[in-house]
Amino acid sequence: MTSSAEGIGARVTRREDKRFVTGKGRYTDDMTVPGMAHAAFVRSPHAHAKVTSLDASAARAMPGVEAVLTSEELVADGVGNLICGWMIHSKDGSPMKMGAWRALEGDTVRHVGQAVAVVVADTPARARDAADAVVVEYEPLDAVVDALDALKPGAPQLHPEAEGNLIYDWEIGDQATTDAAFASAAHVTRMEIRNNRLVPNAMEPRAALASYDEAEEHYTLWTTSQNPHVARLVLSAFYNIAPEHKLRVIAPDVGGGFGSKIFIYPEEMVCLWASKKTGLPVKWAADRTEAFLTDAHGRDHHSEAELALDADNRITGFRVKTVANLGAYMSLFSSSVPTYLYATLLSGQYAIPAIHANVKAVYTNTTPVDAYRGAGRPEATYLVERVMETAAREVGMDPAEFRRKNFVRSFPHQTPVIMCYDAGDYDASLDAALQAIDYAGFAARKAEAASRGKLRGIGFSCYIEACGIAPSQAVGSLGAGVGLWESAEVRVNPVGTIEVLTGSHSHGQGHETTFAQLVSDRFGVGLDTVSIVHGDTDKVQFGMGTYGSRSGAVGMSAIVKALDKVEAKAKKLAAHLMEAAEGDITLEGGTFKVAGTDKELPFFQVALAAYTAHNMPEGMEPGLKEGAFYDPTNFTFPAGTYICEVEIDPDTGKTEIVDFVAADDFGTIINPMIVEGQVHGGLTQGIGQALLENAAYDEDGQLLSGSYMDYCMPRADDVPSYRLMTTVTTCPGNPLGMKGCGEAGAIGSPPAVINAITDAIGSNDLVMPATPAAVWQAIRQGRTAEAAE
Ligand code: MCN
Repeated sequence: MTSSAEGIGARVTRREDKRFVTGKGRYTDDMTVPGMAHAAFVRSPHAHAKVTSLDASAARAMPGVEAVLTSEELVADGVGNLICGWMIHSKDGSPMKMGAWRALEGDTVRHVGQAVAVVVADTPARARDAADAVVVEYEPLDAVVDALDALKPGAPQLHPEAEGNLIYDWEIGDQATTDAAFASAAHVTRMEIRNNRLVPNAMEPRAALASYDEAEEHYTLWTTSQNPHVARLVLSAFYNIAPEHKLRVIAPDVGGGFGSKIFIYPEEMVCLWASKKTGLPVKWAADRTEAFLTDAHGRDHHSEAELALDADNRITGFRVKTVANLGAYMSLFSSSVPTYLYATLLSGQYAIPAIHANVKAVYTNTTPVDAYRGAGRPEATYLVERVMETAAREVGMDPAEFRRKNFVRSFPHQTPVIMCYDAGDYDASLDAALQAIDYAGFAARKAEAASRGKLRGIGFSCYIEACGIAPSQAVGSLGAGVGLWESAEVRVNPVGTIEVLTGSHSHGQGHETTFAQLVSDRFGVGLDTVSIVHGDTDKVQFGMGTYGSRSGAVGMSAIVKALDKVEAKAKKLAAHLMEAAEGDITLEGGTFKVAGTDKELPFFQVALAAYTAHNMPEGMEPGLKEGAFYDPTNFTFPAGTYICEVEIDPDTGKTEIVDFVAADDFGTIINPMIVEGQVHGGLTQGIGQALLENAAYDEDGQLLSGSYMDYCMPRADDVPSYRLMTTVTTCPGNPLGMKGCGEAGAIGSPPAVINAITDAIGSNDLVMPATPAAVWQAIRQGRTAEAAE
């Protein structure tokens, strides 16, 4: 294959899939270390309770049991509490109220599934049996699961640090100008909007294998992490497990994360601590029930939204109040999700002169909530696009034209909520989607569906999102505890093969392919000469990992910087070797050439010359290896239009998505096939949220949908054959002009689906998930309301 067939823009099949689809992937649970023991956790069956006693004597006497470790020993050994790494200040200037979160709790448990002790035994089954034999007595306390209830006077209190369960009461935007816009509005659209709680469901549940080497006083942790360096940093700096240079974190093949594997959880910490305590390597792999109960959940907002319009149907103001349920503890980045990742996107694709948002974050007796694919942007998009559709209906405008009328058209565009959009063409994606769906033909399709007794509806979502969170200085000023740059090292070996060490981590996104395509494109070398190394703190320089659809825009930009340095040095050397001026050297198709002559040297010969170092320019160091750190100057802003068409059976409430068109702008695209795969996955997750998925708790805090029997993940026959297209405005902020694609589908799709269903049934009173029962009820309620009028 020539390099052009493998470079930027080529539909190269994913190189990593050979091992994944042949069962040759190496996941954490595949790792073994001689003498390895297994951990099983003793977990609270109560959502809120005092631990009154713990008796491990029977468990300790069981065959194969090495140890039963409790909170008391954890605290005595000085293991730190889990922390939230993004400081949010309330509008009165006070810092967020963080309750203490121990990896093993010995006093008060605050959600079902919270770990109170761990058993280490020679087999997983013996560890599980012994965990079941630990006798824990609890004094149950009243629990609260809904965030609005948790704020009510007299609600059960979770943490002494957070009076009234309020973590922060934060605001953004200008309240006075927003209120003024409402005072003079010609029309105001008001809505209450609920964003349902989701459980992330990566194919591979979380796992850890920790091994302590007493002679070296060194730990190794294999774990299912999206960001092994951040894990090492947090485990060292805050949890007091080991100094950074004495802890190696390896995230080998990881079977999906969708955000849930960004965070450090109690179990990984406990395995590390237990490996030193017992002198044995300790492995833990979550079963699916543990995943449901302990992986950070997503979304869970209650909001009130008001949109002000002038007499010409232009938006003049947007006012939002949101209550965000953060669960029982503040997970690692949870505080940033309903604030800087949510409210900063409330301007959508629209020129809105005044916005004010107030967000209250609340503790409840539920699993902690943190970033899940989209993290804040799906909540913002759902709110904005439901309100836009509703406002268009209220003022009697076509929903597409209402949006178009209010689009941002000149860039850069400073919104009233921090974000400065750098580039975009929202008309282009709307036009592409309208044409693809044949909007003009919708009325005829609706009539034809009606003749078959079906309700047909169409719904829009013109989403915008922000990824590649940056720059570090700016996010630092907003409370982030870390920088959000990325690193790369490009090692050209003496024979001309190339290893790229990246601080990003791939857990399904195809980096081993797309990152190599970049190198192939740049140097004109075959993909098979390039390998991508990631996920091991001992191999790779410090890096920030993968989340926020940043690996293309930020991670690949760091690689570009390192490639620039390699190319500059190699050209200098090639010029020296060919006795030519450096400015005359070009690199084409894997060969250095001297312009205007027939002199040339293949890439590998220059690489070899750099390592033999027999004939180098004066002062040049041997070798061909360069590193770079890249800190973006701004977020990137992927945007697009999704249009969903549904048919509903009014007798059953069952929704069928009959067509779904997605027109996205991801800037420069490295691999269209991988991008399409990312969009397919994202759309399916978004449709899952809209139609099927819900983490439902009963009033005592028991997770009712805690297994695949009750939590409905979308399957192939729940989704249509998507029709995807892209329009391109390149991102001016990074060298490749890329915008992220990994979350867009999940961000943009839920409102398109719900807007289509509410259009079909003629009733706007519908919450996600729009199950057949919910839709059937909404149809009935709509009819009852009509009859009463
Ligand atoms: N890409 C491209 N052209 C672009 C943008 C991206 O070819 N203009 C390619 C990239 O090179 C990369 C892939 O598309 O191979 C995704 O890139 P990007 O949008 O930068 O996202 P990340 O690689 O940073 O992945 C993170 C993103 C997030 S935040 C979640 S959540 C998510 C997602 O990716 N989790 C996933 N997709 C996932 N896919 C799988 N299979 N598993 C997960 O856990």
